[in-house]
Amino acid sequence: MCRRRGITRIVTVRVLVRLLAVPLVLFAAFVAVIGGLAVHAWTTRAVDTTGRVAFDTPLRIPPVETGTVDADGTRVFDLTMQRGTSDLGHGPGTRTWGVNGDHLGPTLRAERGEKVRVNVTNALGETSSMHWHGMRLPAAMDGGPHQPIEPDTTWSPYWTVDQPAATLWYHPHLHGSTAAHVYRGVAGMFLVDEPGAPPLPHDYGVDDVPVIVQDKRFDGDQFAEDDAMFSDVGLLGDEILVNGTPRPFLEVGTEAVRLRVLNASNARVYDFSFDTGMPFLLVGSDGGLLEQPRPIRSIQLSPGERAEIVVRPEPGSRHVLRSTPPDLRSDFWQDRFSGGDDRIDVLELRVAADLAPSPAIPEQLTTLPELGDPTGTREVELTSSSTIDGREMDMSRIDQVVVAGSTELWEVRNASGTIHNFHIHDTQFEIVDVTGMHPDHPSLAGRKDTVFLPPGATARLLVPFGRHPDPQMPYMYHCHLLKHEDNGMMGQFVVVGAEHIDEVTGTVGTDHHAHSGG
Ligand SMILES: [Cu+2]
Repeated sequence: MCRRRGITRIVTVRVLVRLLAVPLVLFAAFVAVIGGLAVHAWTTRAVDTTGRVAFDTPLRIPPVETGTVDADGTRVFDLTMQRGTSDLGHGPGTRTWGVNGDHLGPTLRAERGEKVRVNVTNALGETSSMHWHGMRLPAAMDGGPHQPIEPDTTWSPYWTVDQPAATLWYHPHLHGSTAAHVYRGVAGMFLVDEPGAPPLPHDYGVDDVPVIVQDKRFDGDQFAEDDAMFSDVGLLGDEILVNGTPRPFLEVGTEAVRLRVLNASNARVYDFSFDTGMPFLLVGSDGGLLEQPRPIRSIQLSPGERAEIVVRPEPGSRHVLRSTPPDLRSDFWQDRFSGGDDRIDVLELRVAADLAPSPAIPEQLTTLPELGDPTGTREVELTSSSTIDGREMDMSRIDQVVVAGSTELWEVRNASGTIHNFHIHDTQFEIVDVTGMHPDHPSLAGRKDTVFLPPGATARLLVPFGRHPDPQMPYMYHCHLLKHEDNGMMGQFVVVGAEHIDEVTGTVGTDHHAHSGG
């Protein structure tokens, strides 16, 4: 009996082993493949182009566009969004989008106090929009998701430029399509000038140079547009274009050069410095000039942010503007797949042996007006890579109501566990502090419209709101990692007169749901 039971047991075990063998082997193979993929992705993901970029192409300078002044004194610009092909280092046939050209757009310039109108014609063959990033203007002129430009139509926003000299930019902002439209090349700078500016280098394209930095990935001779595996942030490229120039160098012929650096990338955070350790002066950020120039050796910019820097290189020297691993402050896994370990060469400065003299940089550049005490505090939580305060963007929902001309303290907390940044339209705010960052951190300096937010951090922002009340037309606040923005990481606020603060409804264009305005 005992022996037979033993045999039965052995047979049962054998049957079990046979039954389980196939799934076990399959499972082991599955684990091995996934593990192998992860290890492969991990080891191949970090981008390092340092010392390997040829820098054999003169930096393209976007043409400056000052428009025409019509009879009533309005400066009028004509922009056409169009398709084309460009040579971006992979042959002449790369399909690109641009403004008044095949790729990227002209640099618009206007003076503070001027009335401007921009006729934006959409020849892309699909709906888009054009947003004036950093500009203070009425919501109906903002070019956000509520101002789509249908194919073969022209949208003509107008406003009075009413803010200090600054390096602003323009790009599409159609909900759900911003990442693709910007990535394909619809973007350009909008420089605001101001009479009485301090003697900074200002000869456009000579000693005052736009530096629009974008990372790209290529599949053959075309842009690759798919997100990288394991990456939450969206597309990260392994090649850099500056003003649409692959492998760019800039000939420097003056003692001082001002670089207007714009991070126009979809997702990549850069920490810019020079390979030689050359120090430079930070003279401006998103909203314009700093009060005093700040001597630094590196500046971190997340997507949408700008920095104006002035360099004074030695005659005959060469320097490579480079991005070293940015301080993303996420975990080691996310850092790797969010570009946090990447080292990227961007632009070579070739400095002539004989340099034309440049004026000294004054110690005081401007005086920023006091923003005053906030009238209230508003808490905003970044809750995932597609939600703010737990909600995806809804174009028919008003999320916040603010009083025109008021200043509020916004406490923006990144509770999502991944990196983000935060951009508010129609304002240039003061960053009071960001968790874990020294108040003198150069990335927080000056007036800002975009702030980087590592996981777990809270940014306290003193936000002066605009003076163009419109209870029906919202402005946006959102993450400027474009995939996140497209996925719904965006909210809407309206600016209203104080007397109307209780009348505004929670929806656009309908009358239900009274909204207290938080
Ligand atoms: Cu984000």
